[in-house]
Amino acid sequence: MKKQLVRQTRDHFQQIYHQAPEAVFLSPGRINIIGEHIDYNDGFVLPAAINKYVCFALSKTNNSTISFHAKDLNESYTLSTEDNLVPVETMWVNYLLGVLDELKRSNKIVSGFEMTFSSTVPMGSGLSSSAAVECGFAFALNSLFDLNLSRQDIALIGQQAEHRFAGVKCGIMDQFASVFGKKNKVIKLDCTTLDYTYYDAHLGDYSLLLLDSCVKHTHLTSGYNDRRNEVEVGLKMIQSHYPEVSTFRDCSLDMIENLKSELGEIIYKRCHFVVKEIARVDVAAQALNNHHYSLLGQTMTETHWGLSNEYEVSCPEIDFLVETILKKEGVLGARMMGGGFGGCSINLVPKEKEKEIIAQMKTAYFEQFGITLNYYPIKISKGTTKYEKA
Ligand code: GAF
Repeated sequence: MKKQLVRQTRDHFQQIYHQAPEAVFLSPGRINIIGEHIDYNDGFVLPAAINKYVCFALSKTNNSTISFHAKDLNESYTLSTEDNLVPVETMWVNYLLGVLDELKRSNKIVSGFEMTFSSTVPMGSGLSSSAAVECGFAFALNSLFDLNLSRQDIALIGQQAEHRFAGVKCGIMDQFASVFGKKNKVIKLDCTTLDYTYYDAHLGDYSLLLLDSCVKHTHLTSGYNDRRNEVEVGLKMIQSHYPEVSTFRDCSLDMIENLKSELGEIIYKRCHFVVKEIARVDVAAQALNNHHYSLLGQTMTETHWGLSNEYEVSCPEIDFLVETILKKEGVLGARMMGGGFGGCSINLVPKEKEKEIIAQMKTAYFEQFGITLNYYPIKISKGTTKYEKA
């Protein structure tokens, strides 16, 4: 799959620009085991990069024209290095312009170049195809133009591109996972300090199965940004009573209970979820480390119902998938993954039953919603990289 993606992207570059590319890069999508909507709430998250990639092929030119070609969409876009950069209608272009703009803001100068890219990260499925595009592109330019950026700089550039050009006030998890992923390792990321450790992703007789609801509810961006605002309001109210609280990490459930009527029903629910989820990540990380898979699965399921009932970022299709798979023998946990309002669920299932479960889930989902369920068995893989093989 990876080799095929690289070959096709290279061939495409050759067709469009009539020469071989100078360099090729791969940038992965991500999963998140637990710690959802917690990155921008200063907690810990447990993501990992996966074997689904955006592939970039590029060459420098000796003029000031920048050309992009999105192979999968058969669309192109051209600009000059001198252009004033502002968001445009086309979203894939925005991810790239956003990166160029961030580089400009930090005086990292690029000259003209030609680029094509292609992807096996499904779009809109909660696997962070946008972060993979932003980070892969920033990584490629860093390498091509010797910009002297660290991996952390690249993740932060990707995040800013998303804020300014895609309008999503995302946290840092997706970009960080894409850039810092390691084969068979889960990242435990402290979203306050950006310190991180790797945990073995060993799951014994279990595997992580992604089920793609194939729905994208349109309020994804607005819903996401609304949640961010709601928790910011909540945190300020908490801090006005408890000045010792600097982030949600310093909050206890008692504090939230004491302020329940002042916070009001909605903000109370959001804050309650955040405090519980921060605690759950710790339990889940320990469970993963101790190979205590039933506990790991249990925390994942608890997260789901928190996201659905308190944070209100799930949707009927994903709730159905979670409820249904949890009734299957041997399944240890299930939950929605990513920003929500559609996309994928992540499920901890017995390896030997995976095929049977997929077949049953496909039938049940089609009967309920008339939608063909997609699924992705995944491998945990390394982060953004230059493709060196011949
Ligand atoms: C999206 C965002 F981009 C991430 O930063 C994160 O908040 C996630 O939703 C929810 O955990 O993927």
